[in-house]
Amino acid sequence: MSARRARGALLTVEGVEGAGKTTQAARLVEALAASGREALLTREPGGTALGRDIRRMLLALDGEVPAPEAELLLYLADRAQHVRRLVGPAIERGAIVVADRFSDSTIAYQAHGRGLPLETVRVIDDFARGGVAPLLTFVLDLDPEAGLARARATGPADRLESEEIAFHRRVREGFRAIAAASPGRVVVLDASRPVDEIAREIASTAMRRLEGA
Ligand code: Z5A
Repeated sequence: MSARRARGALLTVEGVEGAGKTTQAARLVEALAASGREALLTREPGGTALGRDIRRMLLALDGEVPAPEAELLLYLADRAQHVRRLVGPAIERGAIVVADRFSDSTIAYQAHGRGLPLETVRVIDDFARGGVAPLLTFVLDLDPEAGLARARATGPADRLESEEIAFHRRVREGFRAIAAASPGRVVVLDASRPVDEIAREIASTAMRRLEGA
């Protein structure tokens, strides 16, 4: 009889700009790899070659501003490609995929932030993800002004970062609403704490959940 195949899974890291998602997603992949698992770091938008082209279109400050509906569909085109070309096949072979943003960002930004109808966003996102869903999600919760200050210290603002602060506050509330509705999947962490402290908590929570999966 063949040995039991390792189960793959998707773990996601979410939150407002500058909350530390990229930092924490990378730390989680390091911790998973150190524990002997195949761990893959990816992000949205831009986890595939097509996705990187879409990312440039979405975040450029010059050129035509996309209508909210067009913006939604571009994020979901990126997701559809990402799930089918990278995330799905990696999970299938038993890898743990850590994504810096996924569907919760679409709900928070396009539904709560932009005001597109929540149910419509959910339905099209379901189609784009094709059944792939996170086992566990970490929402890094931070005052958007603090997050934007961190992000601005690293380079010039992109199109989304240049939105008014009220938009970023709605996005934060959106993430909180998602967490309140899915307490079994979503863990909210205070992102104003030191990087190492947050990384330890994320790694231990992820290991426990993966062992129980
Ligand atoms: N978007 C959307 O609207 N709909 C969607 O469906 C999806 C995305 C998928 C691009 O995302 C944009 O797309 C994003 C949402 C939208 N809007 N914007 N803007 P992105 O993830 O590429 O962009 P971002 O959120 O702006 O990423 P970021 O600025 O790189 O932030 P981050 O990844 O959360 O943070 P970081 O790079 O890890 O850290 C930023 C700085 O803070 C850096 O100097 C760190 O060293 C520092 N840092 C990190 N953690 C800490 C702590 N704990 N203390 C102090 N300093 C820290």
